Amino acid sequence: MGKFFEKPGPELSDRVPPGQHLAKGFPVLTYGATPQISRDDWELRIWGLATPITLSWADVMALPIHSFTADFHCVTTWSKLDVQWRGIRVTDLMRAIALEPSASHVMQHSYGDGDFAYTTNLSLDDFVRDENFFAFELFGEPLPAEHGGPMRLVVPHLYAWKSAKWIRGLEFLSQDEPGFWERNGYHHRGEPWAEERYSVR
Ligand SMILES: Nc1nc2c(c(=O)[nH]1)N[C@H]1C(S)=C(S)[C@@H](COP(=O)(O)O)O[C@H]1N2
Ligand SMILES: [Mo]
Repeated sequence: MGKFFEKPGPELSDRVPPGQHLAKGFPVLTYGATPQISRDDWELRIWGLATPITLSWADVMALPIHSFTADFHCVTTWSKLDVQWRGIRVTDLMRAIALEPSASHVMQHSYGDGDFAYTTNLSLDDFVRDENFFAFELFGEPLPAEHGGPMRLVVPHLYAWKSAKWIRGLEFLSQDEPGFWERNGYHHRGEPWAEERYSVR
C-alpha cells in the first residue's frame, strides 16, 4: 500500500466503491500468458443462440467509433478513475448480430491456449448497454497487448474481470453459465457497489 495505492478522500466517495483503493498508474491483471494478436489476424466470432458470423477488424471499424471515459474497478481492491478509451459501442455491434429469442446470456471468449483461453459470463441486461464498448485505444495509443490489445471489452458498471481482454468470440446462451473466475469462486454478476466479489456457497 502507500507507494502504489492511496485511500480515496471523501470527495471521491461516490466514485470509489466500498473496499477499493485508487491505483497509481494502470496495473495489469492477467491470468497466464499474454496473447500476441495483430489487428490483421484478429477476428470476432459469434456463435450459440445467434446466426453464426465472423467479423474482421475492418468490419468492426466500419461501425461508429466513440471516445469513452470510464472508471475501472478490479476485485483485488484497486480502482482507476477516468480511464480514456476509444472503441465501438456494444449496442452498435449488436445491430450486426441476429439473436435467437431464447438468448438471455453471453459468454465472452478470449484468445489464449488451453486454460489461458479466458471466459467470463454476462446476462444480456448487463451486456447490451450504451456504456459498454469494445476498446482498441487506451489514452490515445493503440491498446497495448498487456491491456488486451488489439481489442477488449469494457463493462464499466461491473468488476473488471467481466471485461475480457483479447476478445475473440461471443457465445450466446439461454441460461447463465460460469466463466473462468466464476468457476473459481467469483460472483456471477460482480457489481462493485454491492461488493459482489465472491459466490456464497
Ligand atoms: N483474457 C483475459 N481478460 C481479462 C483478464 C485475464 O486474465 N484474461 N483479467 C481480468 C481482470 S481480473 C481484470 S482486473 C482486468 C484487468 O485489465 P488490465 O490488465 O487492462 O488492467 O482484465 C480482465 N480481463
Ligand atoms: Mo481483476
